Amino acid sequence: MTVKKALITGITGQDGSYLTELLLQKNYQVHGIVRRASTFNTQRIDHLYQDPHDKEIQLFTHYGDLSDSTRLVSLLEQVQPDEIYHLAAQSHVRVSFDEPEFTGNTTGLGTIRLLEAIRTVGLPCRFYQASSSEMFGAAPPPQHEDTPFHPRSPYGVAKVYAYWATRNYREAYGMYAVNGILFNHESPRRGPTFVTRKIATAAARIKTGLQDSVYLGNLDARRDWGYAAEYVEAMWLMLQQEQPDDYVIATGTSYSVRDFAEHCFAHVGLDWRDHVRFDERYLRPSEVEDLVGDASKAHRMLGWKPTTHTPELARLMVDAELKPLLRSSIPGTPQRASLAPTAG
Ligand code: NAP
Ligand code: G4F
Repeated sequence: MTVKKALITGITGQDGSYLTELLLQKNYQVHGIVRRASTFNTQRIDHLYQDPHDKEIQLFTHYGDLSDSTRLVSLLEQVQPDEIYHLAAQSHVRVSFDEPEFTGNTTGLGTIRLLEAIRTVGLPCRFYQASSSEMFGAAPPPQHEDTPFHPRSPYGVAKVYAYWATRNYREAYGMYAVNGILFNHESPRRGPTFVTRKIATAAARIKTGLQDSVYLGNLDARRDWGYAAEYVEAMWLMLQQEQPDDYVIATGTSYSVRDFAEHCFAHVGLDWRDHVRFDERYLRPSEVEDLVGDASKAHRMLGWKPTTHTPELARLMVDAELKPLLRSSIPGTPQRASLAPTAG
């Protein structure tokens, strides 16, 4: 039996790591694009490391960047993937207001660079675009595949561009190219400046006496938060259908940021109101108030359904934060502070 080859952009991200696990379980040969950094950025996939000297190796990483079309072409020629999962992006909405041009370049143009590389090389592969509920922006919920887009951030605008580029290459060149329109999905591997991870980390650290409070922005925003490990299965399913199509992936439930904080703090026996402070730095010039997805098409056509809902997600994220803290709670153990800019 021939082994299928997948290429993942953004393999070092939250979704990339779960998707890699899934595809390795399915016996794929997995290739991932990693951007060069002065420090290691592969922590989320290090547990999947395979010795390159091993003949049975199934996971390969390659340096590359979405801004470098020549490299994308040479990688496609080298790897010849059957399926491409395009997950790489500047994915932080608040940061996109600070870096709109960079976000447009990676999150928007990065997609067309990759599509054009596929066309140039003439690869008969299947292509997944990581589209986002952020494209719906101000459109009232519930949002589904036919809801008109009204993006509210440079990130949302860039994702709309990438969405239409994907559809255009499907229509113009007959490519098997799909958009997965995923609503927020979280996990213990979520980037530390997204609100769920920020709250889960704070609840655990406050419980263990490492800090007193956490600063947040808009507590009224509502999101449809699912579990990332379940959402990558939907990505794979989208590339296994007879015809390419676009699908919303969501739980169909709605919780506010305040609700999420309440669940996390209650899980460790604390009252969120005693610990959450307001900082206007975390507000956005224009906000997305309410996202709730209608994923009935995915249920019907892909047979995909989520099982983890927001309250359980909050608990599992707090538990994951507590585990290492309880393990290393030896008196005098230094706690590291991050020097990353405070945009998130
Ligand atoms: P993430 O954790 O932020 O991961 C983003 C990935 O993109 C990382 O591997 C990052 O590399 C890589 N990347 C960024 N800029 C790059 C560049 N110029 N060249 C090459 N690689 C680059 O995001 P995620 O949560 O896994 O999300 C995956 C995708 O789904 C993203 O496109 C995101 O916009 C989209 N999406 C996410 C959600 C969600 O709720 N998570 C919902 C809808 C859509 P480093 O590790 O080096 O930073
Ligand atoms: O966690 P967030 O930063 O995620 P956001 O903006 O919804 O974007 C995420 O989901 C999108 C799908 O809809 C993805 F496409 C995108 O890549 C990303 O993964 O913020 C969620 C909500 C916002 O309304 C924000 O204003 O939480 C609010 N919030 C309140 N205080 C905060 C904070 N967000 C962050 N990051 N930090 C805060 O302190």
